[in-house]
Amino acid sequence: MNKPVELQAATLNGAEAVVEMLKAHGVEVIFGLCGDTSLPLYDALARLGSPRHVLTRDERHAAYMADGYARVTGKVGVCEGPSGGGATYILPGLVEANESSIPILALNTDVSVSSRGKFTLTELDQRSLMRPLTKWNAVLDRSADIPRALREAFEAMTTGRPGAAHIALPFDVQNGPVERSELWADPTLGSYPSRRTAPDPFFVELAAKLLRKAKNPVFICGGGVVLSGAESELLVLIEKLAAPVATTISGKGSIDERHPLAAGVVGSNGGTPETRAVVDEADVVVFVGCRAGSVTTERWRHPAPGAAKIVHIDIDPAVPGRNYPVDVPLVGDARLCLAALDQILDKKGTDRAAALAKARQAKLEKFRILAESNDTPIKPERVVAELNRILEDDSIVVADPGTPCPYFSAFYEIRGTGRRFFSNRAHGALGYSLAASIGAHIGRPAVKTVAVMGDGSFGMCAGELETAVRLKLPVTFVVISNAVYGWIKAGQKTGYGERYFSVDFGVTDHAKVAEAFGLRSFRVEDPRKLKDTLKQAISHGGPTLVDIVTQPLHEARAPVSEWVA
Ligand SMILES: Cc1ncc(C[n+]2csc(CCOP(=O)(O)OP(=O)(O)O)c2C)c(N)n1
Repeated sequence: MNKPVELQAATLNGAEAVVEMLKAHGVEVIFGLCGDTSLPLYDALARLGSPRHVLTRDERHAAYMADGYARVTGKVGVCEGPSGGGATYILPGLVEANESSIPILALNTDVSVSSRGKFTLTELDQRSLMRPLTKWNAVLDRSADIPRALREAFEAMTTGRPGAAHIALPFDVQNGPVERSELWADPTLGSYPSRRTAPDPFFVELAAKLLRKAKNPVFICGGGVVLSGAESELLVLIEKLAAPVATTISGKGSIDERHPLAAGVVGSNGGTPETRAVVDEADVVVFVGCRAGSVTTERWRHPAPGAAKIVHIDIDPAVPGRNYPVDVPLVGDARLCLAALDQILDKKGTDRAAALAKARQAKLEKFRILAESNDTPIKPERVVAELNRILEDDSIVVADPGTPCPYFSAFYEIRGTGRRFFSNRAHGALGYSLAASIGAHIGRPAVKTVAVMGDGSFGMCAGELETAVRLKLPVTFVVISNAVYGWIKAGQKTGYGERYFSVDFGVTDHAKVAEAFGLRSFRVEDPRKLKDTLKQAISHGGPTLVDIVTQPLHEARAPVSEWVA
């Protein structure tokens, strides 16, 4: 029989070694769901008492919780599930994190090494399955490999471009012996970025030369700025250059959006004609921690190739020069790259704040008219405006695709810097925000967390409402309710002559569904009642859901057609 005292012995079992190695890397919480092949791991977690285990209702959401947790804490998020379906279900969350450069570790237990190849229930080639989706992965064959595998996984996840790792733990590997003397770790690998790399001074000088000559440099910041914690270095540099700062959706939080040089989100999922104009006017574009992908650049049209010189700062050497001919590739940690530029640049640029203020005014004026409308169904702008007013500066908003992502990206104002808003921008799978907000709340419990989702998303994640209730989490879920896959219907409107096909679904009373799960819930149809209802929900001490009957995207104002990529 296993007893705690056995842990003092020279050997421990594989499952115990996994738990000890997680602790050694500073892991405090694991999100996941049990299974037959996970029994040794669960027993080790039970006996060792930490990390804390958060039981989820499916593995996809366990991975999304680990992702949300990692985004707000700067630490590796950990999730787990059993073999077979546990591995295939955890996969969507793992690949989203990997492509979004978020370090999460997924552990799937597996059938015994001794049972391989015998048509064993749940047997699956986890090595091949996870290889293209992760930065590092392994299926362990011997328990003695556990400490080394865990060290390699943490090193891979938090150095260079952060990413996801996967380890499969066969049942008999969990039960095999591990020498206690093998259990050592570098705890700094549990946070990211764990090893910052500095740029080549030669390229720093080249970039500085370009920026000294630039008349109108514009920075486009991606998620890399927030991942690197480079907000202060960015601010010093852009103020020195008087350069406008646009961001991607993941780059929200790079700069306080009230700053006179903040230009807002650009691209086809939250950019507006005004923010696009800022990019088009640039003679030098500095991409920072940003892959210059299809959404940010509106399919590589803004900036137009050749219209501006390009300086591209990224931790991943494969990024600069991938989508634009690059004048200066600056490879390294964003914070170190920006600091290096700051050290050798002393030019004060022409003040662009007045022109930017005009552009911002034009954008907000259009927004204000719609945000103040008392029309029904409620306009999405009204939802953004009320949350903007009610939420504290340090609150966290997580947005799903559909209506939430573009509207909140464009109009939800980040007051302060750091991770206060995020969405799943790599794959944009519906149903992310509910679970990610739970992970975010567990990572940063002192602030209010709100998830905003369409009803399409709600249908893909509702089971985790039980988790929020069981854990008594004071997270507020906002459902944009319009009984349609609205974003796609808007695409059929603008691109296919309004031939609407298979995009409408039935009306659900999401408040009643939430009530059945045990949440305090509200349904709002009158825009005049929205503010008070949201206030009530947000100030409640437990989980709440607000179902808002909202104008569908295909009926909304013109710029939506520009948002459809
Ligand atoms: C898993 C998944 N399947 C399909 C899509 C394609 N898709 C993008 S937006 C969208 C519609 C979103 O509908 P809803 O959540 O109701 O929000 P709305 O657009 O109506 O605000 C769909 C189906 C997706 N992003 N994710």
